[in-house]
Amino acid sequence: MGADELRPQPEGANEKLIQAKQNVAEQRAARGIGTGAAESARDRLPPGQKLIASWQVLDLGLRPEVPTATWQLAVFGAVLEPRTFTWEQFRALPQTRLVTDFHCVTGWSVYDAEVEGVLWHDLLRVLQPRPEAAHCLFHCHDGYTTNLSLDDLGRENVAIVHSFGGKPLEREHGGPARTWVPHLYAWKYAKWVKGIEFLAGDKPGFWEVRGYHNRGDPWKEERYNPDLA
Ligand SMILES: Nc1nc2c(c(=O)[nH]1)N[C@H]1C(S)=C(S)[C@@H](COP(=O)(O)O)O[C@H]1N2
Ligand SMILES: [Mo]
Repeated sequence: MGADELRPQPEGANEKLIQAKQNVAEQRAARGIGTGAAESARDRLPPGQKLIASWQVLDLGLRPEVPTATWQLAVFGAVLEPRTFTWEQFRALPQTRLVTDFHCVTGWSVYDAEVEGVLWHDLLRVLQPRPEAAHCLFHCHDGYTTNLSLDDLGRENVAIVHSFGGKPLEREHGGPARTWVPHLYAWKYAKWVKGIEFLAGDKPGFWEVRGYHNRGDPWKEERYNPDLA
């Protein structure tokens, strides 16, 4: 299938990797595997995941360099006043340290990732979504997007983080800043985030239109899109 009108790819992206992941999603979804039907487990390690020791890097093959001097976070769409944060303004918001587990849909998890950043909850104090806003689409410097409902964004420990293990977040992991959504699979964490679009209706992102689940709860094994089954 590859890049098409419905699923445009950023220029220079790793098309082979994208196609391979899309094929896995479509084939497994068609067999009803990992489409969210699993019972919610209470174990720390979600079903079908393997614990690994060190954090892996996964992206579209583009790792944009974004200096903090020119970094901006634009908030637009269904908000009363669109606004743009500079790095200084972002860093002046309340800062919180989190220790959470990280689960990638390709089957690996790491425990106790230590990050620091601005909680969604604290960001919302300075933003005013319009009453009809129910979803956000996150936009990234490599052309990646991912969608989240305001319900999911309102969950504990959701944040935009800029440091990992006490050091500035490395570029390969999405530095200077990425989103952090510990209760969902890692494709929901937007690396090199540059924009937050508030929306009344849902708008699936990069992997969500390529066979991956719209929500991505690891404990329910919401890996692939059940509509493809
Ligand atoms: N901007 C951007 N964010 C992204 C991606 C990407 O390609 N571009 N890949 C997603 C996927 S599929 C995963 S598994 C995680 C991987 O994060 P890591 O490389 O820090 O482990 O980032 C997610 N966020
Ligand atoms: Mo992923």
